[in-house]
Amino acid sequence: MRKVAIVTDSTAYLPKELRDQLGIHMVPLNVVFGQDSFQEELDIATEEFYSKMEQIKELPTTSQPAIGQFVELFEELAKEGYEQVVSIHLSSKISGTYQSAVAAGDMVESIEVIGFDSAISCSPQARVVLEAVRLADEGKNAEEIIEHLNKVRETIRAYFVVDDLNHLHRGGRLNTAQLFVGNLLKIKPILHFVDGKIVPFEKVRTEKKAFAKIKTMLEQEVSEGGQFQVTIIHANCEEEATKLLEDFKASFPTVDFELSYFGPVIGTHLGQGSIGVTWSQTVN
Ligand code: MYR
Repeated sequence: MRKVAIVTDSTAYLPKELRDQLGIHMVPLNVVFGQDSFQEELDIATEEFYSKMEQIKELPTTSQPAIGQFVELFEELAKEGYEQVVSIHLSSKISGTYQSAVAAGDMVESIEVIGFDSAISCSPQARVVLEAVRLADEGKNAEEIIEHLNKVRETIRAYFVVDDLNHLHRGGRLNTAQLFVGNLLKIKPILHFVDGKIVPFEKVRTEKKAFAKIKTMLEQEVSEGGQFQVTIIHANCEEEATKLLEDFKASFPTVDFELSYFGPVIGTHLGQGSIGVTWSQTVN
């Protein structure tokens, strides 16, 4: 049995079968429609969420897991015989989930919990989790795992384009000045993360130009060498994302590609029709 348990939250959007197969423990965030709160991945499926979003007037909100959920899980993991926990979460600058996990870890004396702020979310967060699992299975301790994850995090790039900037603004994840400029000029800014926060990367007028720009940046990095994993992530627009995936695949025959999705919590903040292109490199 591995000595270090790997915990993450639902926004890594790792499918349940894979989590079960790899022994990954997941704590869900919540999406809230009026008075009704749903734990994503457990109480509400992604498809159901997007169809609900189309039907209702009042848009949903989101909330982080309660500290108690982490406390309960960490205590359980100690009872199961794990010696340490590495708890990997979405950026601490966009959600309080990481802080809750760390606070819960401080409250549980029976096991050592080390938090890891992925400074991102979704598929790149999943990439970090899968690396942690690989190292835990090799018998590495939490400190060695964290050292490796720091290197993996350095290689992560994530660019995304949203249909409507208001979702990010309403949720307080993009500041008003940035929203105003974007909406006024009717541009489709490419967004990315800097120090765990969402900021505009470049202002372009069409989605086509945005993806062309992202492709050029990937081209540049790939030409410098290394093994890349690229994920195209979509918010309920699989057809468009698949076309983009095929287009990228044709241009980068040596790169590993996959398709992923923005689930309910991240979909609440990005809105339907958003597409992300993210990549990371293999780190030895
Ligand atoms: C909470 O209520 O604690 C969750 C807040 C989540 C904010 C999400 C903001 C958008 C993140 C986009 C990630 C794109 C990654 C490629």
